[in-house]
Amino acid sequence: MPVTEPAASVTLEAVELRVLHLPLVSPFTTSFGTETVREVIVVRARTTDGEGWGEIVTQHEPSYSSEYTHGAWDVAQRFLIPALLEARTFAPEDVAGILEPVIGHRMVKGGLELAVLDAALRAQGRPLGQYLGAVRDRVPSGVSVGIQHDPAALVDAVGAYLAEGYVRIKIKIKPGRDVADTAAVRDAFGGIPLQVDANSAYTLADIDTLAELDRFDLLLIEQPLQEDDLVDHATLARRLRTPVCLDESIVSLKAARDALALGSASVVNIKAGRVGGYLEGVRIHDLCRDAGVPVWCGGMLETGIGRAANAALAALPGFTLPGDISASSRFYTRDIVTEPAVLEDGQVRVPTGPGLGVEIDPVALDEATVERVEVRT
Ligand code: OSB
Ligand code: MG
Repeated sequence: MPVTEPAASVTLEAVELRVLHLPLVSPFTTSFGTETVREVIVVRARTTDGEGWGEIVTQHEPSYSSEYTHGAWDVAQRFLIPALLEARTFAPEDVAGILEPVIGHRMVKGGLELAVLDAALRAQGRPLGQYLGAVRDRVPSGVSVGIQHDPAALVDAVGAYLAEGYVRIKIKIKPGRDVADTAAVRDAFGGIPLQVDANSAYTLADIDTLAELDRFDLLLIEQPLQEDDLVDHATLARRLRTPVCLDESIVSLKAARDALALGSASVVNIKAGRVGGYLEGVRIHDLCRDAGVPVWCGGMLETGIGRAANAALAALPGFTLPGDISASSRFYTRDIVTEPAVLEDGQVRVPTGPGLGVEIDPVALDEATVERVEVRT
């Protein structure tokens, strides 16, 4: 639960969904593929006291997780939004319970919850960061760097981000693009804070290759094995000196509890979408903090909506490692908010206005919209 006062109830009248296509400034390649356009769903909750915005962070294809844009689009309209409209008057803290009869679809639930939370907090004039329990007004900014054509191109890309001031570099790896890529970055930039993300691309058969990464003094290796490989991650973690961090596997508070009990991870990446919302993210933060396990805020190439909320979450005290909270310009030439997140001395500011603390740019939003629907009772 939020460490502060509960938010006010809202009376929900309608929910608007939009599929957006936002061109990326450069292609983003991970072990599961390359994206050149971010396809994402934006949510507008219309209440009797005003509106609120959320973001459903699914991607075009079910590669990072089983969720994907048009599955989200369908389940939201067919089941999840009708359940909220039926409940009609409820507090943001009630959303997860109202949606619980629907199994899975956590990114969709998280996006809907955020829109309701934003509406409730805006109506109360309360900033999201304060509500979640933020203890900082800025958060350190790390950057996630996709797989490049070759290690030399990777060194060029990393050098440009370091020159911009990013305080931590994460490079994506996959079989065949791991040890040499990591060595190239270490050789070029010495002891910078560096970590790698495999996005589930390995199996325990690769244990010797993964152990070779130990010599690079990485902050962590993120999600080397598959989402449901908690036991194998524990086996791997016992063998590696590099701390194992889980991303895809941590789908809920329960999964986080299991992972810690099994020794599958010594660091946790918290992504609100993946776990079903910012409130579940806070609960995982609290669990890890009590267990002495460091957490950091992951990203899903968020628009200005999710980026503002991520900054608020990352300002909680247990977020002791820099998150994937880069400036909007790392991904987009034109964001859909009027004041996109910028990098200032390697940090991003936690918005202080009511709710998300960012305003939508209606023209940019319309230009990015490829599908729109409104669901009402
Ligand atoms: O694994 O952290 C990941 C983007 C999409 C899907 C999965 C991941 C990522 C990133 C980008 O690494 C993080 C960001 O938004 O900056
Ligand atoms: Mg990851």
